[in-house]
Amino acid sequence: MLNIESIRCWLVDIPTIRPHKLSMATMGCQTLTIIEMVCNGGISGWGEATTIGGLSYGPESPEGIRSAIETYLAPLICGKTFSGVEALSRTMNASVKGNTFAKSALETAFLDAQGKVLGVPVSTLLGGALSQRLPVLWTLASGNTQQDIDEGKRLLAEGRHNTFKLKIGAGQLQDDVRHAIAIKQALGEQVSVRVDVNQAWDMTAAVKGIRELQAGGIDLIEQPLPLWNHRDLIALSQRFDVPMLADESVATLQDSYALASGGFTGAWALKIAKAGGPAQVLKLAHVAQGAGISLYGGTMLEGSLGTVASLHAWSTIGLQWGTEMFGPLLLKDDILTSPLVFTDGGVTLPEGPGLGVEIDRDKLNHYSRQ
Ligand code: MUC
Ligand code: MG
Repeated sequence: MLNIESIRCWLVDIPTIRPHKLSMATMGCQTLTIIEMVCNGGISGWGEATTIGGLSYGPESPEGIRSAIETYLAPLICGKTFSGVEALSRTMNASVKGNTFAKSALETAFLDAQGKVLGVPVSTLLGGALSQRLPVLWTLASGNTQQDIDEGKRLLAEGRHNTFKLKIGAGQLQDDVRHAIAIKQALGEQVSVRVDVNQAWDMTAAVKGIRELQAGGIDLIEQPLPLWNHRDLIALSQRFDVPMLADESVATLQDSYALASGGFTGAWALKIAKAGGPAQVLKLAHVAQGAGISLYGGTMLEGSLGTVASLHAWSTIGLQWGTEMFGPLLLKDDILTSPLVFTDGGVTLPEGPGLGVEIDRDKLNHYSRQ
């Protein structure tokens, strides 16, 4: 039983190491919505809600997330006692529709506090870690083919990553296809290269583009169509040998059921923000397991807190396509006292109660909006 006493929110702006170009936005900075949930006994749980490019990626902005928490969610749950995350999510869902990013930050903070009280890691609360290390790919998205090739070769030589995702969809179809195949050829046969179209194509463009990308050796095609188009995404997954990865199309438990029961084959990018938290996202994973759909640990390009929360969830399930939990590496600085350790194509799950990390309050204040 945990009583939530108070919740505080910060908007934290951290510059990226280079512009990160997606089909809908180019990021030079990432805004993290960070929350501290103080519970009985003075235990603090921490959570993060992060999106990409303001309102260009999803329906919640950093400012909107903060407002949803401060105006609606915090008054709803502060002063109440919860037995666990199920009771917490039922209370939030009964009075607040949607707003899964905001709810994810709160569920994360609750799990962190509960883990600290019980003296166990968040992964234990979620079913128990199967592994303390998870694979992590890197996204090449400078917007320039040669720069992406150089960056990929450098990371391969350093041994930090051995798998890459490319962001396409902003350019002309043929230019995007040429860009992806040039990078695949430069990085070599042994290196897995995937693309994320972020909803930029219609069905005609998708059929043409995917045919060429498949012939060029691309391993996985992420979200080629608009998120609402489940019918054609299912058709693409059945038409091509190269698998489709559903991302924006599979946010809620209801999306997961619709895709699975509609005959989708391929993989899903799980994200704690889309589903409403590290416990909620595992419900989608179980639908996938029942339907024979593969899994992938996805990021909203969160900072370290959101990344660690996701890693605790991913550590409890099998991920056939690994993870993309590199968010902290895209940012110039961190708000943790000790950064996550990324080596040899993977990241290590921190040990210790709760999330297993500590906030550097000076850094938090330094990067916070006043
Ligand atoms: C997305 O759509 O997958 C994940 C990695 C990356 O570079 O962008 C995100 C968003
Ligand atoms: Mg994606």
